Amino acid sequence: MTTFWGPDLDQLRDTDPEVADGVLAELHRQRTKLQLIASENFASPAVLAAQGSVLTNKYAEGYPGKRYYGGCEEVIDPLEQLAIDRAKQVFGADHANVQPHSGASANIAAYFATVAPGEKVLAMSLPHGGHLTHGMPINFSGKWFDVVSYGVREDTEVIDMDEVRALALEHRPKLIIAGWSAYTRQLDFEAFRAIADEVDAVLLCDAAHFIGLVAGGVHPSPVPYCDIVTFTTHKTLRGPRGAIILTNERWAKAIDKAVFPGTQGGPLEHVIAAKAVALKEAMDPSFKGYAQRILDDIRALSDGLIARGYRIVAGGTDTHLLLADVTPRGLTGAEAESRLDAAGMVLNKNAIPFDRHPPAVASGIRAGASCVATQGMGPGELTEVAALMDRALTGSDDDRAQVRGLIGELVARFPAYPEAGPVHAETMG
Ligand code: DSN
Repeated sequence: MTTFWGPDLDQLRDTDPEVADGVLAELHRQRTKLQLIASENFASPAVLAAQGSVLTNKYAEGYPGKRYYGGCEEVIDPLEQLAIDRAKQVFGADHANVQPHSGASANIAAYFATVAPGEKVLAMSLPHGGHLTHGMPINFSGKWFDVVSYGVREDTEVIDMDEVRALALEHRPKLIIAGWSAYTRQLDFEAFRAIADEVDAVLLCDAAHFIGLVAGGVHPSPVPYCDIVTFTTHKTLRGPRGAIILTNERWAKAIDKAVFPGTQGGPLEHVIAAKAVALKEAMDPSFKGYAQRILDDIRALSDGLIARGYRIVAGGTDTHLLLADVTPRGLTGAEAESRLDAAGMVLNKNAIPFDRHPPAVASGIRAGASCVATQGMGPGELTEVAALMDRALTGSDDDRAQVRGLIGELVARFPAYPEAGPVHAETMG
């Protein structure tokens, strides 16, 4: 193989053994525990290779064909254009900006392009499943904008579009945000569009969590309905850490200006190259099977928990994640997170709508199936996981130690990054 001045662990070990040990320890942790955090995934070796490459060295402020640095035309421009073209192709969008460093950066740019400080925004409340950038009081969004929040109904735990419309008519927001971090049902994009049109608001979808399901064809696309769609590339899309913004023609220029020079400087071209790789993987027919497996897996986990007395928020899930209320089993979310971790299962405590506990304690846990589906686990394994979860949550320390062993055996059968040989094509795209 030709010399590749990229991720070379031996070189890292020679230069900085402490960091090398940290990388290996994290690889070990990812391989030996069950990863159920809904916003995580295992990026493929191809994505990791692009992200760890010499492209990190290049400054490229601007956009392909119009840069503020020399040396971009030969390689950087075509690579960024490739990422842009693939993003447009995968999602059928008019325009794509592939430079945002993160989901929060993408949302900052979307605000910057569409609203002025002090103007009204309508978005989902954080305690009901929204994101920090959707108006949390101590986030930039809550500090700089007049954010009105919508939530879910107490009886159904589902967004009530009549309430969204009533709030929009009352407050006349300039920007409406559809999107979430912890919600399990599909959004009614058509209804959001009708409400935005009625009050002449810009419609933004924060599709960070479910965008991989859209790419895989198992979830409706927000693109035909929304002016702007932001999403991270590392969750269900299984790419590098970062984000992309899709827009229609009308918002294309404003979004590009809002990203650079509005809110960011030099783009991370190594990450952009890795985004291009992830988008190519998402175009592979096997990605549809991956997306469907995510849904099959999370439903098996959800059914298994319901059968054991847990209450699943909103009665189930249409996405890659579930929210389980653990209080019927006499636990808080914080206790559940820590007991599961002791048993080798990694997820996060999460507030549930109308939670009586503060967020640091919470009544729920959030679990996602993106990682386990990447590993190739199917509904049979997730049914087994539900039983192990219940044992870890309700049993003794001894039970948790035994479950830890069983989880070790399960993940060894479905290794996240196999020790040697090619990663199996079906699961890694
Ligand atoms: N913090 C992410 C999540 O876990 O949902 C969203 O940015």
